[in-house]
Amino acid sequence: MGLFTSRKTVFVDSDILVIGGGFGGCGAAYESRYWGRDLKVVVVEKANIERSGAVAQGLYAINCYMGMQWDENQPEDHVRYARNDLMGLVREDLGYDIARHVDSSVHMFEEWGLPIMLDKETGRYQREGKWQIMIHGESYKPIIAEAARKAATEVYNRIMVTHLLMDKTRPNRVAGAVGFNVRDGNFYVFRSKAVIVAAGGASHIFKPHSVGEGMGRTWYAPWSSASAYALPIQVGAKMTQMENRIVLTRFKDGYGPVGAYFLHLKTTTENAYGENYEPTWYDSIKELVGDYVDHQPVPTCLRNHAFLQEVTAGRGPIRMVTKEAFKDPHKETVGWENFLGMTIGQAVVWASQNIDPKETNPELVMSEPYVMGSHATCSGAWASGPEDYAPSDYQWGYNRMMTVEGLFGAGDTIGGTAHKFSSGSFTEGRIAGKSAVRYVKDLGSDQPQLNETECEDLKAVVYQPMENYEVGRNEIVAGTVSPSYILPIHGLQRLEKIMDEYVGGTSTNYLTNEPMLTRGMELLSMLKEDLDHIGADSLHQLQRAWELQHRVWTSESVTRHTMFREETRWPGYYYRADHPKLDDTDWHCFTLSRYDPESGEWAMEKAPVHHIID
Ligand code: SFD
Ligand code: AMP
Repeated sequence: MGLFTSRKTVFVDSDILVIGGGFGGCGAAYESRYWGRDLKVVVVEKANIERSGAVAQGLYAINCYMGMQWDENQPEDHVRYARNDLMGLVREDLGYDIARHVDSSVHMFEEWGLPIMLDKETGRYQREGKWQIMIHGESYKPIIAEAARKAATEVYNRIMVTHLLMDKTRPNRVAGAVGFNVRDGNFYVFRSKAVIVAAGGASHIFKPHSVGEGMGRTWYAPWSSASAYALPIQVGAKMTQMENRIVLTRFKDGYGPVGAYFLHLKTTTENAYGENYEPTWYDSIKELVGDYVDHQPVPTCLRNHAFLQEVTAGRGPIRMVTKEAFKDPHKETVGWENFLGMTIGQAVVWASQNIDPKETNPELVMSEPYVMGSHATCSGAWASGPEDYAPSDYQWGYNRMMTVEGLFGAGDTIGGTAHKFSSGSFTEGRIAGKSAVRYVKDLGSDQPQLNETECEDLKAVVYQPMENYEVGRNEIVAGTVSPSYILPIHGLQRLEKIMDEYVGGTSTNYLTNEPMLTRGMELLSMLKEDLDHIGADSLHQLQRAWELQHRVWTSESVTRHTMFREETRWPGYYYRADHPKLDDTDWHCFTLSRYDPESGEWAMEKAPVHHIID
């Protein structure tokens, strides 16, 4: 028996367990209550849902709103938009399903107190772009969290979920999850009939531009730690498009988003010599991807590609031309407020570097890659589609159920549906919640059972890093280096270096090939072996240790998918140098992977892309 297995175990029973109280999780809790009045709905969150997840700092725009009440857009239009941006590959059934319901979510946000800007002339919501509406969103997250808190039977904050639990009576059926309280150290066993994973995307998979003390400054939240992928992967759920990592144009050093600038302020970019560089690269892009370059709007990855080519040609840095726009006092206010309400660090960086966008055109950079299912990429779990709309091979039961029975997902967790953003993630949570209620009701007396020995074994595994530290720390003679353990930060830096150098990070200009990926896989397996020897000196570090585990599992999946897809589908997101072109003949398909928990083997396959909308 280990030193730390004497910690208290708390058992929590529920009908529906929501893992992660971000946008997807809040939507799931809200809708589960609506359809399941008498059900026990529990939310478990590693931080505090009041300010957790990617929207912790607030947002300045809701990037997915159709405006059907004013006939601005129809759901079909959004599917075409996302399909175009993803170079043809999206789950049109899932995307349509979100688009047809997303407006109602936004209307509820407004009812709950979110201030949405209005266009003074039309009285409609103020558009930032065709799909985006502008909000005063510093308190966006607390407003949405309040609704989830009122809907859920119980919310358990400060509990990091480490593993899912499977049913002992029936293979491939989920039965709950385990985790630990990062404040009091208690071990939690959540028994549940259905589980909805809504644990967000992944930053810090690849080495960020920021270094040293600044490494916590990334675009996607540093606490987006890949649990959304690692939890389902480890119990054998199929994943899709994990190679579709996102790289974003961002303001330098503060990672401030550019959407409000391009779309509302109508600013443009130029190279270091004041030239519009995008036309320079038109012919060469056409050579790589064919007609996709002629689509409007130009796919995000291709805009990235032109930027990267221009910098490589020696004509960087690329700047956002703000001097003109900022002469207009309204635009100047929007330009600053955009960051004050969403990415305050960017405003601070500008102040500290003497950058006034009225006087200086600020520099842009390409970010390091992130793994996400909700922005302009669609990595995540392979999910069943809506009964009334999905083709038969995209349906195996309940909407948003993964290939594991009773395991649902929403937001960054679910693959194939890009451009859902905050509102679409919440909406997908609602869809998953409704569907999970039906699943639970259909279960009848056939309830999942926990394997108690498995829970006891996991308890020992979860606290092992603290034991490693306790035993090994006496061997340290100086500093933090021990012969018998590695600290979470050391493991994280090693992971980021492997992914950066071998799997297409910034230091290789997003370039990789089969031999590099093979070596990357070898180094990842060595890292995985060493993860048994992580040392945690506190509960906080124990959380870091488990976040690292989840990031490593996700990285392995990204690497395997990148190896499998033998083409460069999205130049500007990454390049397979050994297969430099888009190949619609062989690769107009989804990539799927499955880790087999019994054998420890991974299997890869292709799945067809069904075009439902013309
Ligand atoms: O400008 C565990 N996003 C934007 N969306 C918009 O609608 N408009 C914007 O303006 C957006 N922009 C933007 C955005 C994000 C960020 C960081 C910036 C700017 C700076 C994207 C949205 O935020 C995103 O699409 C959604 O939030 C995704 O929702 P979801 O539910 O998939 O993820 P989450 O909200 O991060 O929540 C995850 C939760 O899970 C918790 N968690 N809990 C327990 N155990 C574990 N193991 C856990 N692991 C994670 C998290 O703490 C969190 O609460 S712009 O750039 O385009
Ligand atoms: P961002 O601020 O880059 O995260 O983008 C916010 C929203 O604006 C997303 O819906 C993007 O797809 C969109 N967007 C950003 N830049 C552009 C652009 N140059 N052209 C069209 N859409 C854009």
